[in-house]
Amino acid sequence: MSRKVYSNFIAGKWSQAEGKGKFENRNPADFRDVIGVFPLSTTVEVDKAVHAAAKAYDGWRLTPAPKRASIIAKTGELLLKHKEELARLMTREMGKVLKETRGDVQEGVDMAAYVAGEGRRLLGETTTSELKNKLAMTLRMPIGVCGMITPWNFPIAIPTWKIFPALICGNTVVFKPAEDTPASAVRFVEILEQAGLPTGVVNLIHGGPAAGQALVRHPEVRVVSFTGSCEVGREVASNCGRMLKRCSLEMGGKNAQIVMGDADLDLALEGALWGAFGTTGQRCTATSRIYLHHKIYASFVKSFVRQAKKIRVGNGLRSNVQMGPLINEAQRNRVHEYVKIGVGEGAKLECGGRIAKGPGLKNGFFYVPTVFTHAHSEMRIIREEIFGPVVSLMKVKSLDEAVTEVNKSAYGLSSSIYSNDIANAMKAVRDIEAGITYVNGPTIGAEVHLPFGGVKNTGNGHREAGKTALDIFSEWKSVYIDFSGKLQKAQIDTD
Ligand code: UN1
Repeated sequence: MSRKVYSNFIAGKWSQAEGKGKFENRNPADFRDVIGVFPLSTTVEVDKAVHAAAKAYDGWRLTPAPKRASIIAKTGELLLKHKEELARLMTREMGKVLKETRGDVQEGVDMAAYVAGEGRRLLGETTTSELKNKLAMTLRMPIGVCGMITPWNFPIAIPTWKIFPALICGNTVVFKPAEDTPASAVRFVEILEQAGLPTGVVNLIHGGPAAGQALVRHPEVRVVSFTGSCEVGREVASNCGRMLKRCSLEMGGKNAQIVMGDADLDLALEGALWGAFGTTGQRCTATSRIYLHHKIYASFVKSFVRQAKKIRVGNGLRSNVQMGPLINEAQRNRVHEYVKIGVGEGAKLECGGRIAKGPGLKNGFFYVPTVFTHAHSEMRIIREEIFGPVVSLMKVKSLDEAVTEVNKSAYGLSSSIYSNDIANAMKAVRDIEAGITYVNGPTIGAEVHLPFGGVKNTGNGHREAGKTALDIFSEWKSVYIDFSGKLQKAQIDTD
């Protein structure tokens, strides 16, 4: 199998890092398969990349927004054209099944279409003035160099959520993808280059925490956008806070689905399985807690466990496989550790709880879909994000109790209620503390034209995607135009 040597992309050139540090990227479904070797960048490369982005800034911000939009639209077309190739690379690189990696590319295509439209909007306001012969308006201004730190679970989609809105506003970018998915990032940047993005507008730096930290702390980086763990997010935020730079964080989740007695139970079951085990539970929107009305609890648990046991685990490139591996060995160990913690805390393991074994599974980081019952809100498996195929099913007496339990979480990204009673649904929408609530749909599957993000420890008040993404990557300027030809003083009484 090929062992390709990959480079950074700085100022329009593919280049190696100066230091000797390298890291390997391996296929989580078969760790013998090395996808490539990547430079472990340091402050030297980060500095060069930031300078390239700073140098390109004036040219890019002064490029008319519709022209910037046409490059983004072209990028979307190319992503679509290369969908299959990108999907296969992503599955090889991070394991999720092909249907899902195709969906990941599609999310990028959709984001391109959505953001390209902003090229002819980027709307501000025009308004009145308290003085005669004067008007006022607001304009969205770009901010400068943006540092993008992205996770491995959506290797194309998440970078597009960050990079496209930043570009349409007129910013330039230094992009540091996760160490587990650098090859997908390379293909994405190649496509941006092919779409005609000018030199230095997007720069790519590979590496680990040292590169990420250098990017966050670089004085010329004006905005940091980060998706990842709460632990790293706090570090990013405190660094940015000290430097008074803007940062947008999208972090953990402990997403819950409520199923009421009046729900369409087949639909709720299907949604629960998809929410919990889709992407091997490795989405920040994944369902990890399910609150079931006591009337349907026993039968739902039975059906859920029966279906969970049937999920076909394996290499995501195979068409009959439904769930791929975990991203790496450390993550599998972590998931297994949590299962042991759950058992130790007194939760009942209904199925799974072990490494998946069988033909073709020996060399990958596979884990069996795992279901707990008899868990409660004090347990770590209910409080902490596991990021794996582990879900707990709990019994509740009423909607009020379910909502109270859902809201006990320190996180608040996604949530869901299955009910055919409009009053139940609307109460859940009103009372659940989360950035997203689905009615009769699973907790996963957000669309790109709506704000994406969460409350409490999930984020810091920003929303990616939708038009709210523009708020992360632009600053408002208020403009006053006085055509009276004389000095008019605001807020000063005149006779
Ligand atoms: C994530 O896991 O960080 O809503 C993003 C969803 C996807 C995005 C998930 N569209 O499940």
